[in-house]
Amino acid sequence: MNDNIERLGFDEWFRDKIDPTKLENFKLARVISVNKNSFVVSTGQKDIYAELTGKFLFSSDSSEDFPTVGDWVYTQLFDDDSLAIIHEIFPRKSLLKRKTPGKKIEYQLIAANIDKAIIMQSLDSNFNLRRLERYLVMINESKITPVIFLSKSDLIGQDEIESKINDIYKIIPDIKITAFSNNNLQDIENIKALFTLSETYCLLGSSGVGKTTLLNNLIHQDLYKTQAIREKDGRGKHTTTRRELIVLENGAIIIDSPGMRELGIISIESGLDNTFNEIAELSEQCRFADCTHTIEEGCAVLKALEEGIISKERYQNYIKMYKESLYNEMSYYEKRQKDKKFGKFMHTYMKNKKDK
Ligand SMILES: Nc1nc2c(ncn2[C@@H]2O[C@H](COP(=O)(O)OP(=O)(O)OP(=O)(O)O)[C@@H](O)[C@H]2O)c(=O)[nH]1
Ligand SMILES: [Mg+2]
Ligand SMILES: [Zn+2]
Repeated sequence: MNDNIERLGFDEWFRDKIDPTKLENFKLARVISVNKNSFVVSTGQKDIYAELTGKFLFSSDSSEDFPTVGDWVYTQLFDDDSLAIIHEIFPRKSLLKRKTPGKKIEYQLIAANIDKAIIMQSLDSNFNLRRLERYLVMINESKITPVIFLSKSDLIGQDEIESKINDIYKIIPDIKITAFSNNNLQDIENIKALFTLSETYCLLGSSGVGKTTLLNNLIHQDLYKTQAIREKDGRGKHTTTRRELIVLENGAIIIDSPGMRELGIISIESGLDNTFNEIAELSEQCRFADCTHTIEEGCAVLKALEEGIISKERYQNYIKMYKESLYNEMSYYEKRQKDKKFGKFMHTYMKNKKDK
């Protein structure tokens, strides 16, 4: 196996899953950038423009069947290694996904094969515990370790920073939290030390919190575009539009991503339970096994809420996401059934047409 793909994070977990017969015709590469249906992959030696085989377009029935940034893929190289055709996605260690923004009920992939997801919020008006919980539900659904970065510490006082960090610890006691400023060199050095060789990290958070600024600071270059936030409401301008993977000088791998406006969820189970574990634990004591924790007699969650053991805001956020996840799951299931029926119909239609 070549060291070059190891440098890009191809570790033992992946090595065990190699299909040697495939390596006779294909080369392994990692997807480092995605733009609709065109990709850039890296073999560790070279970045190569890549496209999908037609097979992907015809035999895929969900967005999960398509490659996303961070994926390992079997590719065929052409023209002196200047063009790659992606044949197959290598088994995934982890997958981050959300509901597609808007009305459509479909998954959108954020990144694959992530070891640690960095949730970034800025310490000014972007700081929001309920949004933090939402990110955690998404991350806890896959086997990815979440960490929290709080940016723009230069904008508020030390006391306020500490009180915000404490508010997070109250709801998530065992998470790593780092407050920092992109304007402070020492902070950047401290953050650099948090990244481990060959691990893959993904930067997540609203537009304008400073994800790309941090990335530029980590590589000591203004390689990627950043932009001032809007003055009137303090929101970002959605500067980053592509997901992109880069390797730091210490060998850690980072994926920058566009700020997300919406973070809808479909069919979340372990994500909710792992994020709201005190509620999940209590629910085992509810009188009814299918308790919805909203109106039932003998509901242990409602009792804890009344007694002030769990906070109202946290309870409400849990119920909201629980309902949303159920609703979206039903719609997704219905849509899939319809798609399947339509697929069958088209198949028969085309066949009959041919036979005539
Ligand atoms: N005061 C202060 N400003 C910062 C800090 N970090 C970033 N900024 C500023 O915030 C603005 C937005 O930063 P970006 O790095 O473009 O934000 P982003 O998270 O990449 O945003 P999107 O790409 O739109 O998702 C820029 O004007 C940065 O200079 C910080 O720690 N302190
Ligand atoms: Mg950005
Ligand atoms: Zn209950």
